[in-house]
Amino acid sequence: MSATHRLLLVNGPNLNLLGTREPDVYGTATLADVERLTAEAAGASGYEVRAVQSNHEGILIDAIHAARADCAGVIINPGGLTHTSVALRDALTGIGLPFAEVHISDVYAREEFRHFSYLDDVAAVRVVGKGVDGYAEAVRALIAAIGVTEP
Ligand code: CA2
Repeated sequence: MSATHRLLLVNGPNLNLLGTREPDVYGTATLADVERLTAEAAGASGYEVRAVQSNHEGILIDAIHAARADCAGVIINPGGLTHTSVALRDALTGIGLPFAEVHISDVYAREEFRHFSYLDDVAAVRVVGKGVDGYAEAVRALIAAIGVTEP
């Protein structure tokens, strides 16, 4: 499949714990479930997904840089790095691909420190507080945005 029909899915620190703790906040779906539903949503529009999850910021940044060569866009739940990382923002703006920022929980209904995002003003798409189904919504909106921007 060509680079124009591939998306990178990035899940940041602690999202490997999905489905194991805090089901009241994050639901019961696992990271594997999230990666599967994202791939299915993309597949419905003829896109494939490469998925990465890491608890290490530099690994996420390297994966984002690599996407520049062979992906059309990025779906990212940066986890706690949302609220702290200029470096992640710089990586995403640096590759010049449209990206979707996803949060499973409604960050605006939680602690004040979760209300700030280093990505919100540069994201092409944001889906917040819709549970893991938000990943599928983000895929559809991102693919629509890619369709609009491609020549
Ligand atoms: O709501 C989201 O998706 C978040 O990005 C999740 C982050 C949090 O720091 C953001 O403020 C909002 C935390 C991810 C931790 O995921 C866990 C899942 C299950 C059990 C423990 C942590």
